[in-house]
Amino acid sequence: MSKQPTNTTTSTSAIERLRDEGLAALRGAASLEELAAAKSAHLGKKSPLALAQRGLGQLGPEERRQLGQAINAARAALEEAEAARRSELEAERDRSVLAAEAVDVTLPPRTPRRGSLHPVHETMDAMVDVFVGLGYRVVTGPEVESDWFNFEALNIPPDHPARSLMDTIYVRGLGSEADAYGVTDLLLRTHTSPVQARTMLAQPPPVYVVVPGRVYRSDVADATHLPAFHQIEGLAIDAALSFADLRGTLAELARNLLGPETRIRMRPHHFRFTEPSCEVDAWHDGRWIELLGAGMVHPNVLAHVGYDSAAVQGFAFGIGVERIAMLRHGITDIRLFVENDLRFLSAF
Ligand code: FA5
Repeated sequence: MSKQPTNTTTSTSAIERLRDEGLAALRGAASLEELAAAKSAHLGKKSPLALAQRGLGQLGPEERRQLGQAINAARAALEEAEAARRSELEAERDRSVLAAEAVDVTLPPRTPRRGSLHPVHETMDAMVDVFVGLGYRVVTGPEVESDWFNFEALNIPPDHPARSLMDTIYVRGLGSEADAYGVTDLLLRTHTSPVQARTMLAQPPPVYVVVPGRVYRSDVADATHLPAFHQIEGLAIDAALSFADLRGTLAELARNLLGPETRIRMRPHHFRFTEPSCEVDAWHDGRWIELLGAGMVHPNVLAHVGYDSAAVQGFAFGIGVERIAMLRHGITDIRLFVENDLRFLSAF
């Protein structure tokens, strides 16, 4: 009795059927994974074709020759079909990878947005440039200031009503240690004028300085007021400076910043630290806009810092930077400067 494995296929027509099934599976594979599975099912070691080959030994010589030829032909056809389908699927995969990784060199690049100087700082720089051109030196002072520099050195004694004109923001809990002048009361400076005394205490006359910086008042914001804004202080002390020098200096500033046609006016005013004092306005958009306060430095201020008011005198001024920026750019509401709206800021 010949021992035949149950799976062994013994007729050429059965081999041809296996071949056709295999060809259909290989040609119909939709992916490289499916193709690998079909290859293993129809050409692998456990495929019906492999089993048939292994069963050849059981057959007589003529049968073995015929069936062997059929099996070899079927294998060759399946291998060829597998290779053909594989190259198709690989080409498809390469195409989709290329498409997914394609770079469109004609797309416009995403360039980062370019920032620009805030219009208030741009104006402050332009103002400082004018004064540097006139020979002034730039100095700065602290925003958290002592009561003495902010008020007393400027001839505003404690309890003087002039203090209530500037709504001061006091800093509590920081001033427990007295500073070099024995002062413990700290506040947010209400103007840049405290740097007048700081400068004069640090150097002998002559003095020509400008002081750009931020100042604070508990003002309510409206179209021309902010609770935190910028000033540029100017101080000039020399042997023979007069009110006419102050006027000429401010006229030079206005011409440079606001154009040669700018109309300005000086109004008499009162500051405790200057005598005489004035305010300067510029005509803009149908109304006068107050730009600055100024005057001849009060002899008491000079005495406070040890300057001899018989030998030197001079003038001082404090300019609102936002107000100048408004005039330069035709802005009618000062609050636009602090809203940080990029549509507004990128217009500069
Ligand atoms: C002073 O601050 C004086 N220290 C100026 C001074 C300096 C006078 C030296 C004499 C000698 P005044 O409070 O007026 O003065 O403010 C000066 C300028 O700051 C004003 O003219 C105005 O342009 C601007 N300013 C005042 N308050 C505000 C505010 N709340 N918001 C925006 N700008 C302001």
